[in-house]
Amino acid sequence: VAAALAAGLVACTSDDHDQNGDAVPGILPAPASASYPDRDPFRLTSATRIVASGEGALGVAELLADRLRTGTGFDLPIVEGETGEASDVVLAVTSAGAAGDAADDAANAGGRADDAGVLGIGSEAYRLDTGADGARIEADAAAGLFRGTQSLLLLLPADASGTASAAARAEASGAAAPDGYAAPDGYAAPAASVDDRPRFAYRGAMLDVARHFLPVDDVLRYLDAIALLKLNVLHLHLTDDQGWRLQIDAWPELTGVGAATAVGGDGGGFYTKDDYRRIVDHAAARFITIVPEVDLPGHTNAALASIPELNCDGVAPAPYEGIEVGFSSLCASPERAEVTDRFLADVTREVAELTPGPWLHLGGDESLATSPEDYRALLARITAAGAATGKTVIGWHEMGASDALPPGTVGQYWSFVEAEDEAAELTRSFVAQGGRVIFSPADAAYLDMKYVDDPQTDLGRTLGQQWAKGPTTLEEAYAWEPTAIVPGVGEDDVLGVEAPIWTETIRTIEEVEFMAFPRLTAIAELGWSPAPADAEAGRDVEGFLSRVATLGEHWDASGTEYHRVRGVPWR
Ligand code: TNX
Repeated sequence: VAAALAAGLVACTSDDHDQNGDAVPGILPAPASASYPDRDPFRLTSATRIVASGEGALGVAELLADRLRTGTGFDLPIVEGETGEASDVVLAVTSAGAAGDAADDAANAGGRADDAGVLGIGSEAYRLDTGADGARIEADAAAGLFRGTQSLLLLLPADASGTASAAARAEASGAAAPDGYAAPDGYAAPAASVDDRPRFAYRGAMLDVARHFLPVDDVLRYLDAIALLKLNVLHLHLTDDQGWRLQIDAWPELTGVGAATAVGGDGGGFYTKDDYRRIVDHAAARFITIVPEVDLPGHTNAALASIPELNCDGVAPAPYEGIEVGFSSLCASPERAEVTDRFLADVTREVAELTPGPWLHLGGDESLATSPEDYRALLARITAAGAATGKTVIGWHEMGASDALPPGTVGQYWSFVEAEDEAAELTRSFVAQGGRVIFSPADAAYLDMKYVDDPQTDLGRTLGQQWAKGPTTLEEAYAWEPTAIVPGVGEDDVLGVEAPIWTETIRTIEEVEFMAFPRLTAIAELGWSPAPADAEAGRDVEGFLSRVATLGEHWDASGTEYHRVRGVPWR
């Protein structure tokens, strides 16, 4: 340490102040390791070029240049090459670690081993160096390169990548836009040396587009916002009692009838296959995997209302626009087996065809309208249909009631930070059958929980629920450890973490963002950053809150809604 100090180097993986007590840069999630040498900064100027080399680097360069052109007004040409000038940003995919990547992917894929390699998510490591001699990001794979660019954006002033243009911002603030509307001497990023990689392979957000539908452009906007946090999964909850949101060619009535409704009569909607492909492509460009969910056998009123033959009595129920759960189910009776299995095969096949990622989420939660025997019998048929597509099945933890899960089936835990006995048992069942677990404890990771018991803070209307042990503060969203929830489910059994947002009370993308930000930063950091060095002492909450303040500046610059909760030193 003495030598490092003498050399002007300060390592700060957990302490967010340098030797002078100044706050250090706010990369969030906190990198695996980073130092901020006391040297001159990197300057992005009108002379800056994006210099790209290696497989996939050009695509990453385009995205970076796009963000920075909008924010700075600079031309920022992209050129191919391996080295650059002092004002350049060099993006290099080096093939050196290709063998290591493959091993990572094997360890990180949805199941234990077999479906390895389908994913880009094991290759997210990168190195970032900034200083007066330039900015350089290097990675073994384009995914890591992209993650590194998100760190660079956070090191630069928020205006440099703000999507609300600099000219418009200057006008709004009454200031004259500088020449060419760029900052006269460019934008500085402090000297930094970052060596970073994720802790968990699966770091997700979930959007419930069934209770309230969100148009494609809103989903793309959410993808951009979660990419900045280095999340790599967007789980889309596509079907529920109140709506069916994806075109299925074999059963056009699913959207013909089942897409017309939403909670509270707020109007329906659905994604055509082309719409859905736009979402998948936008995600893929940011190395985000879309996980589609078709919730079965419960949460199916929209399907049952669309297709009378799926009902035991052959009569379609009325569409549903309330917010109760647990009243609908596919029919377990043998008389309905043929049509039900045909429905399951068609739906899972068509959804899988739209899904380049390895996972298919088939729900399984809150099937309170079926007996335990019927539920297990339906699960066997549902998961078999899913597995027949070649995808790895994910299910909410209730699915652990089955003792015949397809190989590698992943469980998604949604009980509390203090696990209820039954949920813990059901969750261990996935591990016992060779699968892994995604943690979404409802009292910490559910973004639809209120922040505080105060409706005045809620964008002028009452947003959010409180059933998961009351409101959830930002600090509570951050105060849990994925490997400490279910005894017997440890580091190697945890596939990752996910923060769902259920939309019974939430109607627009602005409302989604207001509930998600800042709390989604907590889940992103738990998923990416290393485990606390001292498990007893836990994480550095103060450092986290100061990093969140940096994100606040970026949300301001990009017109992202967020809640300026108490406790964050907002700037
Ligand atoms: C429980 S969590 C549900 C959802 C609701 C949510 C509301 C889970 C797997 N199911 O159907 O929307 O609570 O917070």
